[in-house]
Amino acid sequence: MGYQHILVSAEEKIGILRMNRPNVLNALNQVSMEEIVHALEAFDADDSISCIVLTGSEKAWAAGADITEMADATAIEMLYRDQFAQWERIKRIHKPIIGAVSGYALGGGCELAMLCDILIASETAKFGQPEIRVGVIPGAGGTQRLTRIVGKSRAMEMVLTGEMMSADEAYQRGLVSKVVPVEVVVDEAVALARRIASQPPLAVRLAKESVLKAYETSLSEGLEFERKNFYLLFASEDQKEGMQAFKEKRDPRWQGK
Ligand code: CO8
Repeated sequence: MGYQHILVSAEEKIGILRMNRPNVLNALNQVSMEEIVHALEAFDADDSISCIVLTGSEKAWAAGADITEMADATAIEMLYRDQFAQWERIKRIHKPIIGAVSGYALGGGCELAMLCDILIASETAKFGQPEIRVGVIPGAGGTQRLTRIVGKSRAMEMVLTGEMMSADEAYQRGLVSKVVPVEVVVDEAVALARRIASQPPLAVRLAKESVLKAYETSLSEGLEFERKNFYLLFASEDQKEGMQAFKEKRDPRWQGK
């Protein structure tokens, strides 16, 4: 598939997807969302790829859903567009997605960032849910995910005023893992992706599922889910290899089975 609004590349085991609609600060229209989901699913299905890095430009990760595309829509048209079916597909990507965020991550852009598994921000990153300023509210998870990450009071303040959060505050509040200079944000994300890609793929997959489960369930159900995945890994050759290699004081050779 030839892409219009994204650039896709691969480096060793890392798939890199760059949002690329510079004229509108990477605003997410229907085509760009289709392309992002298509590329993520292609990386997920590609055995040569272990981890995915999603990024934008220095000025903008993504400044939200494309306002011009939505401005004249009726509620029924919005419903039939069923855009959120695509967002649901991003939730089902098995491989870890690391977001490298510079500049504006607003509205749908902030929501897309929060769908990533790990975020690395540059010092210029700004996160916000400014939908209120254009007469709506977040629609792709902002009221739910932001609240779970930064807490009710700060999330409420951001959603009700549309004001942005700096990269430093995002780090202090646990929205991102690390803040780095803008020139190295993608390199940092790729280096992290490489470290993850050197781990056993099955365990990475089940670890991601288990951590995400913590958002969806009670503690007891989450613990049960974790335990089942833990037991399941004892059926893998990689578990035997990993523990044998430890005993023999050598590096393990992972097979992903
Ligand atoms: N949609 C469409 N175009 C945009 C968007 C956007 N979200 N953001 C910026 N642009 C365009 C501008 O219109 C401008 O175009 P032009 O040059 O043709 O006038 C160009 O990008 C550059 O923008 P600015 O000149 O405004 O740049 P500034 O540096 O002055 O300001 C800001 C940057 C502060 C980011 C500003 O552009 C802004 O406020 N943008 C809108 C942010 C916003 O409100 N985002 C939320 C949108 S609603 C939403 O995301 C709902 C999510 C629902 C779920 C998702 C479904 C897909």
